[in-house]
Amino acid sequence: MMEIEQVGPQDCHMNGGVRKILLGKYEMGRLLGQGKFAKVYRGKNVVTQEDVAIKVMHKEQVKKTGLMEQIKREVSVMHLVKHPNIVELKEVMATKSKVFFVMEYVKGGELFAKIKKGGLKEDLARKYFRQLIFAVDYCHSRGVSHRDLKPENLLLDDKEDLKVSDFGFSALPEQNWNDGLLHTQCGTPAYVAPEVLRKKGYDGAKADIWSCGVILFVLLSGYLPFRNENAMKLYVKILKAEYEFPPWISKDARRLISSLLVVDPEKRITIPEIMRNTWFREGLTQSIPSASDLEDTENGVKSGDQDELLGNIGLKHSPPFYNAFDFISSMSSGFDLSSLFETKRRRASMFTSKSPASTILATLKSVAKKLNFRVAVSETEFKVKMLGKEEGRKGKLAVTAEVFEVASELVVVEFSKCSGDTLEYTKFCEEDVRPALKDIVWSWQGENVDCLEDQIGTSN
Ligand code: ISQ
Repeated sequence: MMEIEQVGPQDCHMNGGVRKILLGKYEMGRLLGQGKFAKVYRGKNVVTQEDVAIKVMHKEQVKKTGLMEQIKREVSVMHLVKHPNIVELKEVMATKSKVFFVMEYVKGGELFAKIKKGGLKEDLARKYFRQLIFAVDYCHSRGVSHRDLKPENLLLDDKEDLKVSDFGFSALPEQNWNDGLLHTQCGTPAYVAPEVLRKKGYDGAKADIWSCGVILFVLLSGYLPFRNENAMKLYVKILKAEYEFPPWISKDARRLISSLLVVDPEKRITIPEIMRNTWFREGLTQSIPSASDLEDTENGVKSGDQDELLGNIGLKHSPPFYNAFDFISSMSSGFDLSSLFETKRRRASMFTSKSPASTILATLKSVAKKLNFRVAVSETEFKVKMLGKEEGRKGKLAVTAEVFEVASELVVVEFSKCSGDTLEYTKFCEEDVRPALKDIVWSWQGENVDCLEDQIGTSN
């Protein structure tokens, strides 16, 4: 028989045959995944033998990042939302230094592991999407919006039903469900609604519906509608809802996605409308009441027509608002967007300008020539490619500057290093380019850009 030892979370693993028991109640199993501020372990209730997932956070880190209040709020919200398709928060425990979220354990892994090889058949995508919508509807009917819906939060249980995990904790380092969970530091902006990016205030429920649109697109196509070649392009694409369907997506599915991915949240489809949509209803005969029409049961879940017809799915509370995508703040804080948006990290440097794009391209060309670079200007792509003539420490320095119009009479110019030594690139940007561009620059990234936010209006 194994020895039993009371442990702190840092010891919560099997070690030399010793059973590690958390606060007398949960046997800690293997690490499922981890992020910067949280780790998730598999666990077992020693009395009931029930499997659980235990998320462990360090109080100090939570406090340092200002997330303590958020977490407290989220816990109360999670108690509000109990639904068969929402990963259940069973209890919250704490020691002096750590907080533990004991959650339902979901066996089947990540939904998006299923679409790695391409999109799903429409019937299967429909099943998951319906479950997602029911969960979102359930939460919204309780005044809870997720605000960070993304594939990493969509799990499948052993019956292949979808469960949404970890509502509200998405400001904590995040989950990447490829191998079980937490990995990266910040949520992908690819699922974020345009109005969230604009930082002018938004309706969390409507923003959730946009994210559901991105998720449906991904389910059917196997890839993201808005991809992050670079920060500005992604930003602009989302703000304009610029995407293309792959040829295999049916007409009805396209119609639904197009009504989900509407830039103006007021014109975006609502949940009752989704539930009446042809593609969504395919194969159903009865009408589907939205959660607000359903009578509440004791645990907050009505097993009504939704369950019978469609199965369920769940969502939880509101996650933190993270300004990962706030271009304006990024400009004023010097925050390096490239670490957030680019899969392949490149150093980038940006400035805003009120000069016409043609003037900017011409100025960049002449500056680069003076600096002894070969220059190619593309007037159609609004790009200037610069290639150093001298060999540097890592070969010739190649730099691209790209001009993006973000509002009328306001452009952003982004530099990125294509090849060469990073230090030489930094020196090139800081010491050569910056002073030479002073006549056309309105604000460099990192400088105060108070009025920039007002300048950026978006289309659609
Ligand atoms: C439930 N089961 C397995 C893994 C999990 C990760 C995060 C949140 C809930 C989970």
